[in-house]
This record gives sequence, C-alpha cells and structure tokens, in this order.
Amino acid sequence: MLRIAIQKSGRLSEQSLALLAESNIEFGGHGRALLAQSKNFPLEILYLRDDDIPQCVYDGVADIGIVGEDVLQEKNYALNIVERLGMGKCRMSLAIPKSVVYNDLKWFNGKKIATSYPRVLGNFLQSNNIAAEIHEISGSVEISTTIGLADAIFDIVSSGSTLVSNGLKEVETVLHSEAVMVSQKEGLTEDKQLIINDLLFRLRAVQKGRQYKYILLNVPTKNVDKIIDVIPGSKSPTVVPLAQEGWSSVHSVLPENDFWKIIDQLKKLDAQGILVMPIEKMIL
Ligand code: PRT
Ligand code: ZN
Repeated sequence: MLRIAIQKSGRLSEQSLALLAESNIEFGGHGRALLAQSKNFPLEILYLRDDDIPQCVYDGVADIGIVGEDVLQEKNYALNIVERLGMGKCRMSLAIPKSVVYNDLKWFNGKKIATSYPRVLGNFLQSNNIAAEIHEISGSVEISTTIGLADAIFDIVSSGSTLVSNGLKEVETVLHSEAVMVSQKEGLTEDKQLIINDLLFRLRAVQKGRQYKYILLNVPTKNVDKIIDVIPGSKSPTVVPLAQEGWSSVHSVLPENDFWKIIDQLKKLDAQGILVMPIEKMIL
C-alpha cells in the first residue's frame, strides 16, 4: 500500500482527485476523512494542508505527495520531484503600488516587502544583492501596501486580477510554479516503487490524453499526402476511402494547442467535416 498526501481543500485538491479518478483509481464517497483507501488500487490518500505535505513526505508519514513548487521551495525539504503535473500553474512575483515609478530591482533596496514566502524571497533578494526587509504574514498579503504595512509584496499571481484590484503592478517574476509529485529521496521499498511506477504510467496516459485531440476529416484523395504532412499523428494517420469516389477520411491525433494554428491549412486542402474529439487516455 502506497500513501499519497494531497491538499485537503484548496486549489490543488479537486485537480489532484480528478487526476486519480481519470486514472480509474476509485475512492469511496469523498467524506473528507483524513485517510481514505482506494477500492481498486493499492493507494491511500492522506488529506493535509498543503504546507504540511513536504514535511510529511520527508518524514515518511506519506510516501509521495502532490504540492505546488512554491510551497516545496519555501519549505525546503530535500525531496525528489517524481513528476511535473502541469496543473496549479502560477508565478511568484514582486508587486508594488501601480503609481510608483519602477526601473529595476535596485528599487527594492531599503524597502519593506510583505510575503508568506520569506525563504523564497530571501534567497532571491540575496542572490541579487538587494537589502530589503522581509515582513512575513500568513495571508491577505495583497492589502499590505494599502494599509501601510509594507512598500511592496511578494506573492502568487495567476491571472493578475487580484493585483489589479488592489492597485498593484507586477514588476518582477521570481519563480514559475506548477503542482509536482514528490517522494522521499531514498527509503522507498521496492514494492512501493513498483506502485509508484504503475501510478505514473496511468497518470501519464491521462495527461497525454488531455494534451491531444483525436481528429477526423474528409478530404479529396489527391490531397491526402499533403494532409498527412499537416497532421502526421503519433505514428502515421489512418486513411480510409469514402464510399464517394475520390474522397478519403483521415484519422489522426494532434496537440490540442496546434488545432487553431493548422485549421486554415486543412481548409486550403479542401478538408471537410472536421471532427475534433477528446482523448481519455493515450499510451504511445
Ligand atoms: O489550506 P491550505 O494551506 O492547504 O491552502 P492554501 O490556501 O495555502 O493554498 P491554495 O489552495 O490557495 O493554493 C494551493 C496551491 O495552488 C499554491 O501553493 C500554488 O502552487 C497553486 N496556485 C495556483 C495558487 C494560485 N494559482 C493562485 N492564484 N495559489 C494561490 N493563488 C492565489 C494568490 O495567493 C492570490 O491571492 O490567488 C490570488 C491571485 O490570483 P489571480 O488570479 O488574481 O492572480
Ligand atoms: Zn497553504
């Protein structure tokens, strides 16, 4: 049995649970018991505050965990990043009141910066030779400048709308963060390592599936070769003749983000009846 620590409630909890659910790892009704065992996979979930996850994995209370890199860096336990999960993406930035003129990092010399991430900020300031005062607070960082607590803030930014609504502007990005799966550096038994490998195999199939789309289209047979150049697929597309003479159906996969870029090329090659469908799992 492998134990995974995930956030009890917050931005990463639903997404972490969705990833497990899409990997067909089932848990009974999510009553938010602190510990829940899967019905069909040797995995149990330990629900924790995200801040406690790095230490729990480090101490071996959980074998693996899902946590943001921001928290991981702040807590600074020596852990292995097993997998980057591509969710919970955000950045950690310095922001100042929008009316203040800003040229470069030297502006921060002698200033007071409010943050919940003193270690990450301290390291950044030190490596840039900036002497600023760090004021640690645990929440509501974005109002610090308005209430006169600090000259600037260092916090997580995603869309940027929280900064804007608090009259702040982002002036330096210090770190890009996403959710990662972590494990202890050593000490996992061979059995547990095998379960991790199984789990990763499933998660990767789900993640790949999310990144790609299945595409079907009809095209004049004379254009099939050119269409194949545009949507080469994972190996090579399936080409099936249509009942109508001179036409073929082409089936392929493509990275979701590329679809809007190539649609014009497909239309120029007389592609018709284009269908784009989600892929549940993809194993290459
Ligand atoms: O209770 P617990 O301690 O477990 O949760 P928490 O409140 O400490 O963390 P939570 O749930 O807010 O965030 C968990 C993780 O999600 C973080 O560690 C990040 O890795 C990631 N993440 C991604 C974010 C955001 N996006 C985000 N936008 N964490 C926080 N925010 C907050 C930010 O602090 C700011 O207040 O959202 C606001 C900014 O958002 P925008 O969109 O207005 O810029
Ligand atoms: Zn937290």
